[in-house]
Amino acid sequence: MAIEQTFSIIKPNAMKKNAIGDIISMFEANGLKIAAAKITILSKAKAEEFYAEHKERPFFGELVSFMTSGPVALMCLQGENAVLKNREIMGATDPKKANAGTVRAKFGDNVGENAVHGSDSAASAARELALFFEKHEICNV
Ligand code: IDP
Repeated sequence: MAIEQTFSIIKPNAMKKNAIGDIISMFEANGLKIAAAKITILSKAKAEEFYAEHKERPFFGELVSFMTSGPVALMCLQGENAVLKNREIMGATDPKKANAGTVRAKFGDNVGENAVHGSDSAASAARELALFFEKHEICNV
């Protein structure tokens, strides 16, 4: 299997729960490594650009407002099959539907405030990583 890199965000609600360590431990326990990380507060413009594909959705304003409401942790995760593996560790978008033991089942509050983001494809991962990291900020771990 190929070594991949994918993009992950620990969202403001999970940051408020002091859950960075627990969430990173879940990534590491499943074979993913942290190749880059930064903690920041997203600007409205950056959050809108990041979620541009959802611009027409009714929840877009609420989503941008939530994502800019407090600090987030931005990460590059690296490992075998990292894109799909991260999606499995995260669980379904709606925490109520997420499998037990997944990040969203443990730390998600509702379908919007669902604790983490993870790229849904290799192409999305490349676009999203480039939005938040310079090439030299991502290590080959
Ligand atoms: P994903 O994050 O599991 O890939 P997407 O459908 O791409 O799910 O949605 C992006 C983000 O938009 C979700 O993670 C969630 O924060 C938010 N979102 C999705 N559906 C809803 C909704 O019905 N109400 C409010 N927020 C939503």
